[in-house]
Amino acid sequence: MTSAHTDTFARDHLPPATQQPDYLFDLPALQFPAQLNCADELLDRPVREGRGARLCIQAPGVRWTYADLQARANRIANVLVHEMGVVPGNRVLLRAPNNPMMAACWFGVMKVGAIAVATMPMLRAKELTQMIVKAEVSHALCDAALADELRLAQTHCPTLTTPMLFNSRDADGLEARMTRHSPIFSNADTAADDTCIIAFTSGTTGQPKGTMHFHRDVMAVCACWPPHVLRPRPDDIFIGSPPLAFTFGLGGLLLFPMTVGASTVLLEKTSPQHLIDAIQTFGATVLFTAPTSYRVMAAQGALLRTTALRQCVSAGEALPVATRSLWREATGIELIDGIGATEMLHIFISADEAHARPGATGTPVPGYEARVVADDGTPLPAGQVGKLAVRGPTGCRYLADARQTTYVQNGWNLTGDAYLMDADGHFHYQSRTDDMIVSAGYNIASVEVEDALMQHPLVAECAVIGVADAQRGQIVKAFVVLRAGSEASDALVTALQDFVKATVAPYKYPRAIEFRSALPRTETGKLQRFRLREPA
Ligand code: 3UK
Repeated sequence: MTSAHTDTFARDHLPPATQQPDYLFDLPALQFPAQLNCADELLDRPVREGRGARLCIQAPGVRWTYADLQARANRIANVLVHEMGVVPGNRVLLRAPNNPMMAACWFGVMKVGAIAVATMPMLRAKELTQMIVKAEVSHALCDAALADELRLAQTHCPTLTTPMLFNSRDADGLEARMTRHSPIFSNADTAADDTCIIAFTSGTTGQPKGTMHFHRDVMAVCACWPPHVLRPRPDDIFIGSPPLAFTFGLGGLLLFPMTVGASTVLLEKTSPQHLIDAIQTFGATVLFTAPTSYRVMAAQGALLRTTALRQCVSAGEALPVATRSLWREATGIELIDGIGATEMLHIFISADEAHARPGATGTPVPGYEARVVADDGTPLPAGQVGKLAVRGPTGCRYLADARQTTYVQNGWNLTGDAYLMDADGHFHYQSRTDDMIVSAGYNIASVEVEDALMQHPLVAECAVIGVADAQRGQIVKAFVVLRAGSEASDALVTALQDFVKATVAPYKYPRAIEFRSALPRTETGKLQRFRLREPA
């Protein structure tokens, strides 16, 4: 393999081979050549093979064929190289709601052999700064509508050059520059193991972890779950809510439709009502969203029965039995549950409609192996709760992070989930093994919310936990000890909530706040979060 990376940052910061997981490439579809560029496979190949006129991406007012997307990605690649000075291996931040230009930019970055660092639209300057510093991001392509927080971050980011804005009419914006460049571009001849994305995950400490994935990994996830579980058709129209910056969305709403020559609908607004409207407008057939969203959408099951919707995928958080039956009764569609992780890139345990068992996530996706292990790593017999361990063609490679040896042990990836395998080999989710709060599909680290609250002048002490919630799986709950002389009130609850929303991504704010005179602590002063979880 010959790396195309003249900027060797990613390879220099990979975990040592001894700390990486074992990789499995047994499936025939996982025999990758030494040189591989995922944009060439997913985008240029269909055009080359005569499928360029097929519909690829839709959005309100937009219909792009594969050839349209290719021409745009090529022009962007030319702007990246000839105007922005991007060289293979550079990290390029991408920031946009789900829209066609975000997809074109993603492919542009792949084509030049650079590394995409996609950021969730809701992230604020603080989180953006952490990612830019960690990944030593040098360039950015940003939707003009989301430029403010990036500009704020830039003042703390010496490595970052001026962001290039798109979806703007500016004379020096990306679209204006694209018109001055050729729609033809010769892709970087990347090695299959050149890093092409660094996907950040929030983790438990609030210090985000960057997960590194290769061109080969992108193609591997396309070769495992879609053909074996989803089995999409070329005339399918994909739609859904997860951001393209979240690997659930990247796979479900961009990579997977493109592996079969299908099309995708990219929506900037993805509330349940927006999804329902768009499913009707675009005739969508395959839906990706989280359990919370299915619960709300189920109320309009009768309407959904009149649409072309035929397959629905749930991931991001545990799917309660009640939600599965609610959706089936409302729409007649059996949900496809799947557990994925940013570290693994996409889904590794899942079940199709015919094999779905209420209460179980499913069985290992072909290409992957899973088992439940004890704390010392030894496999546990069926029926016992332990740690979920998985391995397959993809796996965890943290960017320069000591937590690598926590996630990967003995060649297996430990996802941080407690699971049970039944006698028939179906895996049943139990809980997170750490302090991660998973609310409405978002992972929220207790510590990060605590850090934000502690910045408020009236807060003396606080502790944040996840509490069970019928709608969101869990919600963030904060226990707050006020400074002497301040009074608890409903107005103060709102003030603290607003304060957190302005400090970190708004979805992390505590939906419940309880005032206490003291927090439970050990004699050595360590906070005992587990005691807050006990009923009062
Ligand atoms: C939890 C689930 C039970 C679980 C993701 C699909 O969620 C994704 O990635 P993240 O890194 O979080 C990973 C953690 O989320 N989880 C996800 N799906 C399920 N728990 N049932 C599920 N079906 O704790 C896991 O360790 O944000 C999901 C595809 C790509 C992804 N990145």
